[in-house]
Amino acid sequence: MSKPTTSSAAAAPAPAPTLILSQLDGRVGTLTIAHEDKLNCLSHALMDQLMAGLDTLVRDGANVIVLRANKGVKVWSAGHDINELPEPRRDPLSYGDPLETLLRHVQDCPVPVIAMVEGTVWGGACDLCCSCDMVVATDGSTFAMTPAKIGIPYNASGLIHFVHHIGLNKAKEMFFTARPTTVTEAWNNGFVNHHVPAEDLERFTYDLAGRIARNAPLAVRAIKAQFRLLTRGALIDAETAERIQAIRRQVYDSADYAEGIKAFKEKRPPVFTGK
Ligand code: LCV
Repeated sequence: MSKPTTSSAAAAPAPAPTLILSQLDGRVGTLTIAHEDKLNCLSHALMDQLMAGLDTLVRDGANVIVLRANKGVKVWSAGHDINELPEPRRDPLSYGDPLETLLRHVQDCPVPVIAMVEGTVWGGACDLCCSCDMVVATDGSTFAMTPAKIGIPYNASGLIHFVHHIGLNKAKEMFFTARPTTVTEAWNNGFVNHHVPAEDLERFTYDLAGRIARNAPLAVRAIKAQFRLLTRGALIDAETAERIQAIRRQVYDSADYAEGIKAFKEKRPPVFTGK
């Protein structure tokens, strides 16, 4: 019997869907998160396109970048794509993971990045806003930090972001409760720079961006680079760093971590046992 023939030209992989739209008007770049049918979840593909989008706009001469979703979204971003969280017993937010790589990419972007927010923001997308240089949000926006709801220990650099932005006690409340924080609270916390009526969001944000774009680009870049170096978090010794890892490992090795993800996928409340 003749051997089955294998097609010599394997079918070309379908092109990845465009999840991030990019635009450059003069010196103001815009990246639009455009994956509403998955609530703009931060999937690996979307995060890769976001990082590439930042690099392209900077290469093409942007002096400032606005990061936004499409006008009128109810959910700006539902955070990390939970279906892509690594299987239990592996650190879900280690240094090299896509979300952590994206957050550093935004912080290391040579030009200021302004998060223009409307709707609700969840988990890693909150940290994405925290990693931007400024946040302008509509009056109805909310921000929720969700690791405790899922059973995730979060990570040291992420926790430091929030302590720096909103202070220790409010960061603890945001993480311990996983409650959506209203934009008024977020403004009082220092999490957002401005909150405006939805109809003013675009005008206000692009006025702010235009003002930055017209300033001396080398000076703005040098000032951003200095802020980045000066706010890299608390200095900790090696033993403390190892102790933090040990604390985190106990959590992502736990049955609760597996349960948090499983419950989400099964659309039921999680039953945490503390084991
Ligand atoms: C995958 C999703 C998601 C999603 N992933 O619509 O910060 S950490 O450590 O927690 C980090 C690990 C992180 O960022 O974790 C993710 C944190 N995000 C959340 O906890 C938000 C989870 N989503 C929700 O609470 C709801 O979906 C909201 C309130 C965003 C929207 O509620 P709504 O009723 O409008 P559904 O819940 O029906 O979701 C619509 C579809 O999107 C999926 C969800 O599973 C559903 O899929 P199906 O249509 O296939 O059933 N979805 C939502 N969020 N983060 N998939």
